[in-house]
Amino acid sequence: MAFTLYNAPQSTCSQRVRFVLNAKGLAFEERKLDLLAGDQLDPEYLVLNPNGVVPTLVHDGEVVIDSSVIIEYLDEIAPARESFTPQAPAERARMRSLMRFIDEVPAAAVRVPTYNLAFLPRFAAMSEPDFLALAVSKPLRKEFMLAMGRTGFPDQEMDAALDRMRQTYRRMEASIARSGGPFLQGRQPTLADVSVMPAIVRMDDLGLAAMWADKPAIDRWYDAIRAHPAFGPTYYPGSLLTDLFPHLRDNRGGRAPAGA
Ligand SMILES: N[C@@H](CCC(=O)N[C@@H](CS)C(=O)NCC(=O)O)C(=O)O
Repeated sequence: MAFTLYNAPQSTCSQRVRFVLNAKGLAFEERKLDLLAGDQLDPEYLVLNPNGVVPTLVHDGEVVIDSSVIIEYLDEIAPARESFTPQAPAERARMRSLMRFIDEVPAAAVRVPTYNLAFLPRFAAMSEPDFLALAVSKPLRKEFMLAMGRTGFPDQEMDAALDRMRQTYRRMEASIARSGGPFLQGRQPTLADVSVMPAIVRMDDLGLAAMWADKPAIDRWYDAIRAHPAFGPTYYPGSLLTDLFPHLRDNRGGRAPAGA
């Protein structure tokens, strides 16, 4: 089986896919796109992924897009070594419900502090016409970029995003309590854990880990996922925003993610 992964080191969606490929021991050719330079909007890339985002997986000529779809695909075609999908249909349904919630809530919310705290200086330095041209060129993120503008999301938007993250921590805590942990659905990680992992790592990377200080179950979950053999190779150097934007290190009060 030949796999090519178009992705970006620091992209949370890409990190989901790298984790599953690494966990399964599937060798892949990694094509790194520079998202700030706009590689994802290159016409050749748009043929593969008309959404103009990473990741995209090409498997023996088959193109698969969207990180949640890709990790489900990988678990179906390569269940060996480690499967991330529970056997029991009710648990599978629970996993998929969690994945939908994660895509809708934390995966979207985490972009707001990410852009405001890490990427904004790049956009602030652009001229207004250049920024507008960039925003409207993004098939999936035009409205998001226009809402942010060159001055960043207002406090109200930041607060709303952080509330969505708090909602995520509560949902994780409830799922861990129900299953007995340390993972969301028990002793083994499922695709739901893989899906939420990059958002939690990102919040830690942004210096916001104190948000779940009152939730030891999330600390135990975080320790468990970081101890997984696939974590280190997934978070290779350059995968954290603090690797790319040294100014973020000043914000950090919390714990450093492993693999940094
Ligand atoms: N639902 C998609 C979202 C993909 C996505 O938003 N990717 C981001 C990186 S995590 C991206 O490529 N952003 C580039 C841009 O906004 O121009 C997935 O999970 O694959």
